[in-house]
Amino acid sequence: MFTHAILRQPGPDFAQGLTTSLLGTPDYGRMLEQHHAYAQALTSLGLQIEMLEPLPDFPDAYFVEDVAVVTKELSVITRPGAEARRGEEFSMIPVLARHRPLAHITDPGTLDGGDVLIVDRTVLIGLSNRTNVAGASQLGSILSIHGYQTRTVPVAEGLHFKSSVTWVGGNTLLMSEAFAERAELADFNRIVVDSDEDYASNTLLVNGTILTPAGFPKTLRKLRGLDVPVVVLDTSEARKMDGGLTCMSLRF
Ligand code: CIR
Repeated sequence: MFTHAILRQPGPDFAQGLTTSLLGTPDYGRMLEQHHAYAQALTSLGLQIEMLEPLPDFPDAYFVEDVAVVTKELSVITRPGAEARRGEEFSMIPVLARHRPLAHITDPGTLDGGDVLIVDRTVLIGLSNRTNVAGASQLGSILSIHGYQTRTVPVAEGLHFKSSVTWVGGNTLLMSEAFAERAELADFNRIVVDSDEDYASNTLLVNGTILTPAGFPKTLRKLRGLDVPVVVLDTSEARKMDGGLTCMSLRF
């Protein structure tokens, strides 16, 4: 069970963050409303929210998931793969130090939390434009001490591994078609999202409830078939900045 979540308010400069999406300029007012609804959903699932202030000069810093990997045992502060985001991680050190012992990804390693999916004691690490082999292997060594086994998975499309693959409970992953035949994922049950709903691959499982983005009816039907509660949240503005449900919190 998760009991805590760390979030950061999007700042007024959030539209200056990195993005590859061609969905237009996001709206700040709507972003704040959607972020608030997201925090409320986590609260209603029993999590105590620690809401950080916007981080000046780091418009993407509300995507807090990328700067740390938090397990029961410790927090690993990452070294973000995008130059423009490097530095965000330092602000998370005092915050997480209050909850867990810390470890760090160091140069030449780069790693974004968005590339790390933990299912029980298995850690899947996407090798992407943000996460390199050195970063993945540092994380693997740190977590192996605590009994985790890691596997790397190349990420050829999408920003992060979890943009395309997320855990929906038990031994089941939800994923985009691009990952459906991957040998590294063959021992999981796989629910494959239709290609016109790729974005909906990014769901978030919190204490037995699946949070899923609004606007993807075919994926919603598939998730409802799992017989667990499903909550739909509008993430239209984060999506314009290449972000989604997993990116906006650290849960533990
Ligand atoms: C970036 O490009 O880094 C941000 N605009 C989006 C980060 C999304 N984070 C995530 O998927 N974990």
